Parts: sequence; C-alpha cells; structure tokens
Amino acid sequence: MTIEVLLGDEAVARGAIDAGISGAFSYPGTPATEIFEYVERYNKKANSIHAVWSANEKVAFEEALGMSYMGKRALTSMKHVGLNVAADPFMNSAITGVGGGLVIALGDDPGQHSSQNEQDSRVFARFALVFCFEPSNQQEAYDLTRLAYETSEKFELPVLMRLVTRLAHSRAGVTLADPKKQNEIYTDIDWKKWNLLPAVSRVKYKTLTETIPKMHDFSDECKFNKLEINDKKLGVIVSGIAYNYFMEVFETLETKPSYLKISTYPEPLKKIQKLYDTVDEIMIIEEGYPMLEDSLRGLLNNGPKKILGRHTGHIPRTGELNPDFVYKALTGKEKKPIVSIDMKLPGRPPALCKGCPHADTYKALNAAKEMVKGQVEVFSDIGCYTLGALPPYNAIKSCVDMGASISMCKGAADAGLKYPVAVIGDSTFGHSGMTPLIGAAQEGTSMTVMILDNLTTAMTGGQHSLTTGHPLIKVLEGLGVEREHIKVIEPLPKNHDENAKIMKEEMEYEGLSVIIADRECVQTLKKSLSKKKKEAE
Ligand SMILES: Cc1ncc(C[n+]2csc(CCOP(=O)(O)OP(=O)(O)O)c2C)c(N)n1
Ligand code: SF4
Repeated sequence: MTIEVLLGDEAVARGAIDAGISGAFSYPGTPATEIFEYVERYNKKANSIHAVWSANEKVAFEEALGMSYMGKRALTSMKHVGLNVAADPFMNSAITGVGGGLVIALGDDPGQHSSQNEQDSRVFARFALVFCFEPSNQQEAYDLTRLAYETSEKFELPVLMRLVTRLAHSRAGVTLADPKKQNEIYTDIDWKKWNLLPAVSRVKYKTLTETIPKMHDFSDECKFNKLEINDKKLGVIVSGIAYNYFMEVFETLETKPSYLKISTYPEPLKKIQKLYDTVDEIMIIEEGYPMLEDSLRGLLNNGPKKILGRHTGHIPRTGELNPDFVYKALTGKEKKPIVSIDMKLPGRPPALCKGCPHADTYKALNAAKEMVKGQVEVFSDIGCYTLGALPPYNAIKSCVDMGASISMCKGAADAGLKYPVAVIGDSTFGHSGMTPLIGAAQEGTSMTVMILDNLTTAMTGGQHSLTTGHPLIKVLEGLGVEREHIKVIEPLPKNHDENAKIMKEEMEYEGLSVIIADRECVQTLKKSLSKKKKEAE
C-alpha cells in the first residue's frame, strides 16, 4: 500500500495519472496551477504523458478534447474563470460526447483569495448537462478522479472535477491504488460523432437530455453520496469541503441531525427525497452559490417544509465557509474561540516586489502622462502589473478579465478618447491579447499598447510564457502593427527619461503603436541565478 502526502490539487493530478491519462493540458491560474505542475514533475521521470502549458484555457480544453476523440484519456485543468474562456468547447463537448475519458479539473475560489469573482463551477456543469464531482478531502480527490475517468467513458461525457481553494492547497495522506495502462489510440473513428452540424447536433442534444435521469441514478447508487438517518427534526444536505466543516461540528452535537453528503452531480434525487420525507426541516450547507438550495426551494418557495441555508441567513450569502459558520447555523450560537487573540494586525496591501520591472515602467508611464497634453486613460489587464492600480503608482484604471485591456482600450478610442493606453503582460498577450490587436491594426486605431514582457507568467508563480522575447516583434508585425511603431524599452531607473520620452511620442502618434517593456521578473531571475550557482558547485 503506497501513501503519499498530497495537496488536493496533486491528488487530482495523481488520480488522473493513475487512471492512465496520455495528456495534461492547462493554463496557470490559482488555485488550480499545482494540478498541471504535479503532472509536469511526475512526467520528468516517467516521460509517458504529454504535458506542456497551453496558450489559454480554450486551447487547453480543445487539445484535451482532441486527445479524447482519439480514444485516449486526457486531463485539462484551470481556475474557475478559465472555464469562461473555454466555455464554447466545454458546452459543445457535452453534445459531441467524448471518446477516451475527459476530466476538467476546476479550481474554484470562494472568498476570492486571488480571483476577480467567486463563480461556482457546479452551476457550469449543470448548464452544460454534464457530471460534476466534488471531493470533500484529498483522498476523495484521488478516488473521485479515478471514478471520473470510468464514468466519463461509461457515459461518453466529460466530467468536471470541482475543487475549492482550501482543499486544493492543503495536504493530507492519500492511499494510492494500482495504476492503469493508457488507452490505445482509435484507428477506426466515426467522425460523424464529433461533428456538430445542426442535423447531427439536434439528435445528439436530445440523447444528452435523455441521459440526465440515468445520471441522477448514478449519483443515487454512488457510494460517495452518503445518507445517514439520525434525529428527525433536522436533515442537513452538505456538499464538497463543507462536509469536513459539518463533520467537525457534528462530532460535538448532542442531538445528531440526519444528513446527506453529496459528492456527485446531477444530485442523487432519491436520496434527497428520502431525507426530505424523513425530517421536519432541511438545512443546506454548500460552498459557493446556493445551487442546491435554489433547486430544493423552487421558484415560489411554497413547499410544506422549511429549507434553511444562504437565502435564509443561516449561512452567509457570500464568501468562504468555515466550521464556525456551520456551528452557528446548526446551534444558533457563536462558537467560542479556542484561543482569543486581542491584537489588531496592521493591514498589508499587496505590492510589487522591490526592483520589479513593472515599477520602473509605471514610473516612466506616469511621467509620460504628465508630458502629454490631453486626457490619457490606462486600461490594464490581469497579472502582477495590476498592482500598478495601487499607490504609489496609481497608474492604471481597469482590470476586468484576461485580454480585456486591448479590446477595452480600442473601445475607448472608438468612443473618441484621445490618448488611450493598454497595459498587458506577455503571457496575457498570448492568452487573449493578440486577437483584439488584429482589429486595431486593421482599423489603424489611434492607441498605445504596452506589453510588459518580464519573460514569464509571474503572477501565478513563474510558469513558462509562450509569448515572450524577440519572437514577439515578429508576431506583432504579423498582426499588422507597423515596424516603426513597435518600440522596445528596458525598464530600468537609468533609462527613466528616455523611456518616458518614447511613451509620450507613441501616445501622440495618431495610429497604433506597441511598446515592449523588456526586463526579466526579479523573482525568476533570482531563481535561475541560484540554480546556475548550484549547478556550478
Ligand atoms: C481566465 C484566467 N486565467 C488565468 C488567470 C490567472 N492569471 C492571472 S494573471 C495571469 C498571467 C500573468 O502573466 P503575465 O500576463 O505575463 O503578467 P505577469 O504576472 O508576469 O506580470 C494568470 C495566468 C486568470 N485570472 N484568468
Ligand atoms: S513576481 Fe516578478 S513581476 Fe511580479 S511583482 Fe515580483 S518582480 Fe514583479
């Protein structure tokens, strides 16, 4: 028996490896990054799995789907908002179905530790009419991932595996099972299956809807969905990591409520019905949206029994759950802290690292703004450079979603803004910044795009960036940007005046210009220098 201490993310990755995946495809994003990184590390020794970062989540999803169509098992992983980017292939893969098992591992971020929203991926799975598995601990993350591959092949549907930050980023011992061999590649393929011409798709969509009752039956029979009848006043329906919090409180209660733990969706309807029929009141404890609560309550909320949860204020409507909230919901009392610390900690807002190239870029940009006579607005994107919104820089205004800087900047130019500026990182440019630039180049939009090329995807820990260095210039030329308005600067204090002057000139140019601020992130530089030093020793 082999036991490994794994993060929730790593347990999913290991479950997929042991289920016999042939490929892992991903774009970094907290809290899901470590899923792919585990496969990448494992593969350095095993060299049996294709594992290379993709340009964005849509690409990663489609690469995994293509592998699945060839009969092989594939994993694609991303943070929750990554699925917005991959939504088109995700929704349609439910209709084409899959060949080899396909699992989409999603890192949701309730409480928004490092995300722009707290959307709940269970809702996305329901929208696409596919399975969603939701583990409550690391062992289940491993076991359910293995089950997800079997289920995916049995139902010929993708399976979404939902993790949340606390589970993704905490460790526990996981007992591993025997690894499976990889599937053989299909040699005889029915291509009609994968072709969503409306005539085909209409039939397949009907078939998909007819599968839903069987998916509910699967959940009713699944051993991970556990119904326990205890006291009959209250019945608790609890899902995913909330089950851990519930169990912590459950142990301490004198009167134990009945409960149903849900780990697979579509939810086990018969088990829910049994609990509902047995108890006087239902309480729903789920991490994320009140999805189960909405389903049970119905539109008119006029069932004979009370349904308690986020809508009734028993559980907070937003943010992350914890055992204290669950205790209060179940007992009506505040939990006394084990240790009380009466100390106010000073706030520590995030900041760019000392010596960060982005800091020098922003100082020069602010100086250039002063020199330009007229309204300058700076649209930013998502990356370390988003911290330029905070003092002392206060250099940027917007941050919405990846790639939005260039398209929003163009929209502002189209609205008549005289000096619109977009700021985007090299990885984000490759993710979704190139496509909006094509339109701006073709229309000759008067705007300035700054690509902050620090040679890496710094914000998520320094992963490989697909669009960094010299090839960027060729890419920009290929997209239609005039060579004389592609400028490269080195953001260093000694170049401050020169850099500000170039920015001013390009802002005043009546056409499209791109400035590449080219200097390595100090963190990755430190890492590569210490690696070189160790190798030399
Ligand atoms: C759709 C989506 N995918 C992934 C992320 C996570 N994420 C935030 S910024 C970023 C990329 C940052 O790299 P880069 O643009 O090169 O800027 P840097 O942090 O290096 O300055 C990623 C992957 C996200 N917020 N949204
Ligand atoms: S990690 Fe790199 S890019 Fe990010 S703030 Fe630090 S130095 Fe700047």
